[in-house]
Amino acid sequence: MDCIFCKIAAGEIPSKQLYSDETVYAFADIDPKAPFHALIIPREHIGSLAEAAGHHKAVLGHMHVTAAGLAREHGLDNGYRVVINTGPDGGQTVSHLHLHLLGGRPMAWPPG
Ligand code: DGP
Repeated sequence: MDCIFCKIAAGEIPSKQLYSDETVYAFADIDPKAPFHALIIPREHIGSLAEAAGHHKAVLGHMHVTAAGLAREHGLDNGYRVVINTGPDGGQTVSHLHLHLLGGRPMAWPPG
């Protein structure tokens, strides 16, 4: 499968690793939208949150717990935002499920 995030998780495309284990991989976004902007992806290829099913509950929880750990590790003590863009209307541009972790500045609401 020709998936850029699968290749990043496999180390075939370089990235700035922030966290790695057997289930997820986290790395710095190439085009950061905040002083701290990480992407957390499952190693398993899941196209988007729209494909989530019962057997994905553990990996989805793992992604969120990883986000909270990274936020603590990187001192995002004043808060942060997690985002999962989903599908064309959601602004998803890479078809491999990914959680954005953004911090280091106040976030506006609603998002654009
Ligand atoms: P989204 O729009 O939610 O699908 O976000 C995709 C993000 O992925 C976007 O913020 C830019 C980032 N991105 C795309 N290609 C690469 C890459 O090759 N390396 C890294 N580090 N980030 C990438």
